Amino acid sequence: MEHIHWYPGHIAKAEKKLKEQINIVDVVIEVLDARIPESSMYPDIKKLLGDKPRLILMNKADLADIEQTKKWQETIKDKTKCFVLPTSANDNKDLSKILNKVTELGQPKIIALVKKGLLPRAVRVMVVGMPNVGKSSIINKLIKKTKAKTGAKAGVTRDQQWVRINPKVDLLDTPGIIPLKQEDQDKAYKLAFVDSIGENAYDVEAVASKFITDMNNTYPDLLKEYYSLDDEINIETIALKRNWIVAGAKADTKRAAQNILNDFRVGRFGRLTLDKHE
Ligand SMILES: Nc1nc2c(ncn2[C@@H]2O[C@H](COP(=O)(O)OP(=O)(O)OP(=O)(O)O)[C@@H](O)[C@H]2O)c(=O)[nH]1
Ligand SMILES: [Mg+2]
Repeated sequence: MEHIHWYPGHIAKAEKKLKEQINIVDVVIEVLDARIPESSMYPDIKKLLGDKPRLILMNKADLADIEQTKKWQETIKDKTKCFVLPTSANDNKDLSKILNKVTELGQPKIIALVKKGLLPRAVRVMVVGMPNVGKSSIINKLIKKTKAKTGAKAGVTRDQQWVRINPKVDLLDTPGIIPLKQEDQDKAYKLAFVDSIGENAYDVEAVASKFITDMNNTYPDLLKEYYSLDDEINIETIALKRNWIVAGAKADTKRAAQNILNDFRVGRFGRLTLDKHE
């Protein structure tokens, strides 16, 4: 199988910046992709961010298998001792829960400040997570939701992407970073499925092939039904079925691979979770 190249270049820079900012932050929101909750989780977040109070969001829950999400929510909660919330950036209900929780998690810090004789201030929350999991979407929705009530306030450093959500909460958006090392190729592939790794890092056909294999293991027959194929399902059979042909009447496997991954990414195969909970 083709190897996925792990490229820390610009990510290393983002990670350095993240570590610089962590000291002034009270609470961390870690955003996972609910379709791959295990693979989109940082293997050692404490090393990255220290021991800050943390809220974990399983975002894009609208695209994930509901039963699987419930199981993962419990498991992640047990493992991390953190509050875990399945969310969708499109669901306003989830947004209120996020705000309530971060306010609560940040409260001890604010109380400690006041005890020291300082003025109370908004809880500072940093939003972290792997690329494309929906960090900015969640923040944008939170801004929109509360804008009418609060608006932008002075003192919010916009060039550092701090945004005031309400008088009690400031949020810091960060660019998605992936861990420096990823020994586990299976996880690397899953991150490619959900578009968390740039396409120049891997071979699209190899990733689509692995996706089909994984789908056959976790959701047998689903792809066969979707593409109305009776026999073996692979990139070629899908391309031929869809009439994606290149010169010489050969299957256009590149186009098929791209389409299969895209269909998955926008949820056309239904609600799927590819990190299978035991
Ligand atoms: N279906 C669905 N799509 C979502 C959700 N949240 C975000 N998206 C989509 O996912 C894509 C990536 O969202 P972003 O908010 O840019 O992700 P990000 O984590 O900020 O990405 P980086 O800044 O690159 O690290 C966009 O196309 C969003 O519309 C969600 O809850 N459900
Ligand atoms: Mg973003």
